[in-house]
Amino acid sequence: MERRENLALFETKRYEGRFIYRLFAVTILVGICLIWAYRVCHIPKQGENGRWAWIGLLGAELWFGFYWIVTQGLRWNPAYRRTFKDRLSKRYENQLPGVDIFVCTADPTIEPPIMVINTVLSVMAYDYPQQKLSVYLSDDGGSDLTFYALLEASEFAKYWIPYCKKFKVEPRSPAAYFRSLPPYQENANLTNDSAIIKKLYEEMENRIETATKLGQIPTEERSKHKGFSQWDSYSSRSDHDTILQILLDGRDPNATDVTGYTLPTLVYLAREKRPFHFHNFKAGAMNALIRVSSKISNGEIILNVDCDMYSNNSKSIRDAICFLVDEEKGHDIAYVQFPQNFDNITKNELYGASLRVINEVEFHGLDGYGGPLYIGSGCFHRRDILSGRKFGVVYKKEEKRGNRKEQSVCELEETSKSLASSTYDENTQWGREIGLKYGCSVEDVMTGLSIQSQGWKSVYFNPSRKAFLGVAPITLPQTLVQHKRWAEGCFQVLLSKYSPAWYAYKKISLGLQLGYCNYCLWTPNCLATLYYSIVPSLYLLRGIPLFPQISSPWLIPFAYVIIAEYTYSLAEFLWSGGSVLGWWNHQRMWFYERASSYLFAFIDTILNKLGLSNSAFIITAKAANEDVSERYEKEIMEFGTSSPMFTILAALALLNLYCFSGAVTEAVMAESVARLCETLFMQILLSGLLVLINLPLYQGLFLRKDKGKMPTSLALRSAAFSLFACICFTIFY
Ligand SMILES: *[C@@H]1O[C@H](CO)[C@@H](O)[C@H](O)[C@H]1NC(C)=O
Ligand SMILES: CC(=O)N[C@H]1CO[C@H](CO)[C@@H](O)[C@@H]1O
Repeated sequence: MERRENLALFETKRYEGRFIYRLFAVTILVGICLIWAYRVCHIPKQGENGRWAWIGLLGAELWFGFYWIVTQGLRWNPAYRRTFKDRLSKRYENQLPGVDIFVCTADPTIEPPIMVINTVLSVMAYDYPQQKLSVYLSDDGGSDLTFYALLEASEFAKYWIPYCKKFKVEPRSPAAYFRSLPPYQENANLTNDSAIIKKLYEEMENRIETATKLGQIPTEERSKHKGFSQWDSYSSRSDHDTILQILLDGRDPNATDVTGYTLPTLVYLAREKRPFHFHNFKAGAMNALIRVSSKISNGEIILNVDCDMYSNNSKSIRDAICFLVDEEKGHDIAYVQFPQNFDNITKNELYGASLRVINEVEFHGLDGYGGPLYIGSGCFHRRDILSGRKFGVVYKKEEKRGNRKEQSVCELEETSKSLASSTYDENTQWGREIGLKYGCSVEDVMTGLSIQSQGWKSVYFNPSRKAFLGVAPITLPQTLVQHKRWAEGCFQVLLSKYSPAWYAYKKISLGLQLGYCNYCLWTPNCLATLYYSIVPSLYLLRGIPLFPQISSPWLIPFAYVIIAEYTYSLAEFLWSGGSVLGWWNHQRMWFYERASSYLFAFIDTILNKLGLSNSAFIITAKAANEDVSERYEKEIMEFGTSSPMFTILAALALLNLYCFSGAVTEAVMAESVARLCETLFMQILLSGLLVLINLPLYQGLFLRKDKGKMPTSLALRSAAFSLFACICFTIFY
């Protein structure tokens, strides 16, 4: 027997500087309390100017202070992880658990098949015993184009996987790999093997893209594979039978690559859809996958990735396994979450899409208190916990690879199909106690919370070489819509049965509860933010002060909190690897998201609760035309469409422009600039900053001529709207 003591498969470190941070946070808290005290002590008397505005500001400041306290849960006690993959190989190479990988796609136009199969190929080529890997593609679009692409991928894999092994290729998404080769030396440097594989890939890409463009598969190809016959009874994407195809069967001795090694199992699934059965979006697809895969491969570990998130590191599967099989601490770890990183982020991340601070700071903070949220992609789960095993129940190792004995592939397909029927879930615990939870647009967060509430832990693993890379939204509307969905979903979780505020009370640590609430309370932030960006500016126009004068000692807490918080936030951003301009862009997006996405999310959630509207799951587009991509690369903000969100943003920006310029002009005319600064300094600062941060928006409204500018009708509407508000306010106040 080899000695195993002391050789943990992973280690956890705490951040050394956390005490300094805590000290800093205490000083901020003192500042916040003084601000509150100032507001309470100086409320204007009945009948005085600005009494109600003052009380509103008190409300907003109470909210901001409270929310700041909530965010401390993410910064108080961060943890960092490290794995030892060599120890894993030494001890367990021959007993590694089976891993089932679920790739989910939903629409072949928004998520092009060629992108989907690049993700599939990247996870098929993991550095892991191939007979223990199974890859399932769930296609909620039920598209034969996606199926065709997967079929092509299953052929290409026979060349690609041995090539990856032989040359230790990274990354293993063919598109990303060929992109990473330096283009100018292409011919000189490519070996014969690379040239062959590149040609094979390009031919495949060509066939798939042609079929995608035409919207149909060449008849010749169609007749080659019996799988297409399953589309004979297909009437629409929301009305068809289960389509299930095992394209590669890992147990079949003939399913080998060109060098004779086994290939991973590869399965296509489009679960049954009927117009009058609600299909529960991605949660429904995941649950169908859990059931179907239990018959086919029944891997102990389940990895799920979004179809745009290719694996950038063929070893990250082993990283995750290190946590889950560690003898001492692995038992109570339910899932290992990797961060969401993106491939197409520009240098200064115009739309703040890198999630930099969330990935590099906040999730480490969650990890220090029991583990991160489950965020729906790049996450390794234990199958039995997802399937409902309760905390503390000992796991019996029974059936290994499904209960498939002598079944042929055809029989297996037939028996598994019923598990993906549209009525399977009805009157079962699926969606409640088993599998992913239904009834929420961020089913992943809710599922993760309910797992953690039982006592399980989770792990956040954030290696410097990123494990998964996806496609970030590249226009402003896409970004705002995505944030609306996230914020709305998280707010629903807060109001649901599984609320982190009460359901999880005493089940998870207070720090983790705060951490969840930080995201679940994104939405209500809109009210305080809108108030702060409108009312002080309007009062500036009227010359009524709402903040301490520049000579008053009460200005000190305001100045301290503002300067210290912004300096800290800049430092945090730079520390996470961002740039100064990136931070500035991030501040803009912070404001836009609060003023539009969260406002709409807030209204929708409330209407929904009152039963007045239904929520809909919107997928963010992953494909873009050249024009848009070009502007994205130049970091020019993309508006383009006439979204109601923009009306609000533009109206806010113009309102602040009027108020700021109005107040300044008036002061200059009356030669009272010094007095203006003395009494209204904070309001000038606030509305001046809002003008500054909105510069790209003014350009989009009035100066630009390209297709990505604000539509003219919208510009006129919002200009009229904000002018009207200003005039009304000055006349009637
Ligand atoms: C992705 O992997 C490549 C190596 O294949 C590495 O050079 C690159 O830094 C990785 N990308 C990120 C964002 O970590
Ligand atoms: C799919 C997609 O939109 N990809 C874009 C990622 O970003 C680059 C620019 O950095 C674009 O060229 C791609 O079109």
